[in-house]
Amino acid sequence: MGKKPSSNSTSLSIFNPKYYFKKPQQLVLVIFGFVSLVLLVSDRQNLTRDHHEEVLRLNEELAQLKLHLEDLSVKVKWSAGLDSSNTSKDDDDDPVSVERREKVKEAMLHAWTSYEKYAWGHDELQPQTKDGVNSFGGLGATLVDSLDTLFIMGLHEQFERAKEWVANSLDFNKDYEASVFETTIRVVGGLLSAYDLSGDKVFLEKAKNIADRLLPAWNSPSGIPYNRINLAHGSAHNPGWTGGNSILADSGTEQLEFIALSQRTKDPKYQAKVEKVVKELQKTFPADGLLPIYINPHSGTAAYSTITFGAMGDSFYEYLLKVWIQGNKTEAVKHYREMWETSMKGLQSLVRKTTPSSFTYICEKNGNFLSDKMDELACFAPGMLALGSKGYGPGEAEKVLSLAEELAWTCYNFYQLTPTKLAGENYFFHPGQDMNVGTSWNILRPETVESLFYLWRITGNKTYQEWGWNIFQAFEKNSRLETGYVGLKDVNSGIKDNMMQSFFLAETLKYLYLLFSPTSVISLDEWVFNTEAHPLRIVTRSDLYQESFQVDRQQKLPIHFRGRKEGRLGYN
Ligand code: DMJ
Repeated sequence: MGKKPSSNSTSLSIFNPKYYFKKPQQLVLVIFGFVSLVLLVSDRQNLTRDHHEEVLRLNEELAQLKLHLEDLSVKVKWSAGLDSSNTSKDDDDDPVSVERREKVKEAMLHAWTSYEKYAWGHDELQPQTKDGVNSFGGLGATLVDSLDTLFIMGLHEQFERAKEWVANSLDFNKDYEASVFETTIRVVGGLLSAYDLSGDKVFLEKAKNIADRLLPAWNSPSGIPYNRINLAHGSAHNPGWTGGNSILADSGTEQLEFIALSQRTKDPKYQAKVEKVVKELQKTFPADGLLPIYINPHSGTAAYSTITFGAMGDSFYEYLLKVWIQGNKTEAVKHYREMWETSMKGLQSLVRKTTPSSFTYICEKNGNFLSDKMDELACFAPGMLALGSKGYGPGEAEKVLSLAEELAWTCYNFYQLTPTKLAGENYFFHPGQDMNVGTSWNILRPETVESLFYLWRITGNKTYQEWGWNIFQAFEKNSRLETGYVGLKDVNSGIKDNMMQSFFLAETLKYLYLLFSPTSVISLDEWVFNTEAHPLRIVTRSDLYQESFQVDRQQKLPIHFRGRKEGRLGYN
């Protein structure tokens, strides 16, 4: 029997292209079906995106409404004299402050929601182009920098969402040349502060992970760290433009974070690295306590360069004082206070007054020459002097506090003297002309409001709250967009830039909020702020680097790991 010839038209599979040559009408149907499917999927995607944006918008509205409700109920309670909440018991709270801090909280909510909407997980938000940018290697800098501000302001839903991201998406294994300084103050500091506030161990684990990646930076002949490190490979170096030198502020602003990390992990290696830096600098510390901004990482000695309390010098001096405070002002940290007091004598030697209005300012120094220039960055100094004034005996304490108040007046006028009422980046002082803006941008920096916060806490003078409120209003007027906050390219014209700096949420808004909060909220007796405004709880200093850790390891004595005062929040 012969084989029945097979019919091509029926045996061809619909997956065989030839099938469609035979049946073009089927091809049309398939193309039609495919196009419809693509349209349907993309429509679904659009709908999902719109829906997501709508949910974010509604969430923001809901949060705003909650804020208004809180605000109203506080006002009603105040007017009826019935407020029984914790904060109202403080003598230093009043209805004006309550209203102002709610406004600052609303500003934080706006900044945060904009970040969530347009730049989630990126380092920083660009509000004008409505996108994110990774200025720090893609470590979620704004998110990590904001954790403690969200927590302190009671924005708990936002904090929880941020925590989820830290737990599930924060990845440090980046082939990226990170700044050791920026990564420490923002990421290590932000995570440790979130841990101290919330007690959630995920923050401590992440802080340890990134700190471990930074540690090889200290493997230089002198122990002075190289300022850049590849986070994935651990290779460290200094940027070319410093001529191979390390920068003073970049090398001396990791002590608070790494000591805190050693205290919390009971591993002394972090503390050992950063304390060695100060010991090394102490060997050649000059009589006036003023170190130039470049330090040779091989010899550990200063290279000829500018002396300044502004960019590249600033927070080295800040940390000398704050490590002493963090260390409970004990014998083990006495040398930090001694070095700081020496540097403050040096600072006083740089102080001059303008004519005709007698504004006090801090000069920069090159060799033997003083230059009449001051960065807005140096406006952290009034706060530092006020904080440190408490450690002096009578007479000197008043003198230092009074200098702090004079400098704060100058810094406030950096803001008040421009058409936008926002400060420029730096100022020059000429006889008979008081001061002129030099570099005229404003990038939402915090230093002046930081100092106002300390001065208000330390003197109780409400004038500092008024000044802070005026600065806040200027930010609201000039820097607020529907999509976040931006800096100004020029404080004279008010032309805007396209960047919401992460420190606006970490520092500027936090210090403003605290300026209008009772002194018991993040008490200066129990917390010390790192240079990015992340509060770290002061714990009893176990001198891990020297003996105590050994004692602990031999299980003779446990390391005392409790707050100096019993705090509201425990550790996990
Ligand atoms: C912040 O990152 C820190 O305050 C640092 O110490 C100086 N620069 C910015 C804010 O201006």
